[in-house]
Amino acid sequence: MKSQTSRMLLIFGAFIAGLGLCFGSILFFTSGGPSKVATASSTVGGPFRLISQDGTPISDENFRGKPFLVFFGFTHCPDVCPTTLFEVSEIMRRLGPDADKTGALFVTVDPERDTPDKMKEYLSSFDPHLSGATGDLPAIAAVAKEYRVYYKKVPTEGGDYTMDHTAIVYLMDKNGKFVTPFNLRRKPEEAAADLRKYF
Ligand SMILES: [Cu+2]
Repeated sequence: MKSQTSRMLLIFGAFIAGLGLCFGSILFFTSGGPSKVATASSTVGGPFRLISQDGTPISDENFRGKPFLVFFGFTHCPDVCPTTLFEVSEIMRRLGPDADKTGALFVTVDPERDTPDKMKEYLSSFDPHLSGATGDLPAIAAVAKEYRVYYKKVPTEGGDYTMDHTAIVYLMDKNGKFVTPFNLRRKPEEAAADLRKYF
């Protein structure tokens, strides 16, 4: 009975995670519409100035000349964020030395808890090609708006909170222009090969 309950919880959790992804995609696609891809691509992303996990400034300039992935989340995320970070790490591993020709940026939507130190500690479990970015609340709000990312604080029992957020991984080209949402639901070597096309 106990294990059945936890199994149910696991299935329910996976369902919710999927729902988050779907919601994110809907949010994205309804805002531009597939028929207006050119318009949409010119309005996703843009310049940003944030703080890296090393406490140093990090901006769009750091990624100039390389295609890179951008996604938003938070270190207390139970499921979607660690999975995404793991999958992106696997892609970097498949790229081998070529991973230096690309980049990946994880922007927190929970800057109150995700200090540079916290981000550094969290990211140490993943591939070193992953960069973290945090900042003050207005800076995070600005970058999230540029990337059309939805996020919201959701109170949990005991006075704690979790974050709802868009779970899209964005592929940006060498010039920092949005290309497409990047599909992680495939083998890491396929995703790596796809990324190579934009070197
Ligand atoms: Cu998350």
